[in-house]
Amino acid sequence: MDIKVHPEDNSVLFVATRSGLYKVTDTGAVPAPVVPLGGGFLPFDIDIDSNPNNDNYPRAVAVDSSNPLIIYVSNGKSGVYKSTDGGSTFVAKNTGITQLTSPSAITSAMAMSPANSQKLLSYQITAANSPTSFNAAGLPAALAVSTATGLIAGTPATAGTSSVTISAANSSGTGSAGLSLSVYSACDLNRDWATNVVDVQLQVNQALGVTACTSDLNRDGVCNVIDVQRVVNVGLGGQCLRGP
Ligand SMILES: [Ca+2]
Ligand SMILES: [Ca+2]
Repeated sequence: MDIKVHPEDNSVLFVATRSGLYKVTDTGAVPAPVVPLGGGFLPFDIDIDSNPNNDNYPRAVAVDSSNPLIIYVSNGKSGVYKSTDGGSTFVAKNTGITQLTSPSAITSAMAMSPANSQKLLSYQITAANSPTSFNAAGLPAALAVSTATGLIAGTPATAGTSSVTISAANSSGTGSAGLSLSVYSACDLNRDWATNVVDVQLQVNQALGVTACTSDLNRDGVCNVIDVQRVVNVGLGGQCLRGP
């Protein structure tokens, strides 16, 4: 059942019920005048039985706020009907009407934490409205997306920033969002895209315990002179080595 108020006369109601579509005018009298709409056309084919899903009766009614002569009514089985004469006659209007549904909308964070080069990276795409598949375009080499789960993972070997478009789809469409993905060298401690004396000093500070140990390059459990030497080597033109 659905009830809509006439946009220009709030004493007039349009009422969709299981017995038909009616125009009800509240004149203060009892009972209020009730006029069945649709005339002899009656696309509503009311057929009440034990299965209401099979019945073809007015389920919802809508009235054009700028022209109240235009009324739409939806049926259970036969679709949408339109009246342009205030409800005297209706014609089928099942084309040109777009079903409004919601594609999956990306909900994962737009900005991504920088990942160290040669470090396993994973990033989970999340989205609303029950996505059934995921994708990511523009991923750097060595990173891949699981279209089933939305997990982006891999071990990037090259530093740089990529503009990635992540997306999630359901039966209603696809939602997408931009993702700026930066991969920094593990030896670029301050992430300014260069490894130089500043990074060496930061690594020394960690070896001295001045700052927390976050750059244990050789993964021996401590920040020490070995890690400092690796950063120095990169500053001299070598590769940033990570791992034992
Ligand atoms: Ca740096
Ligand atoms: Ca170390």
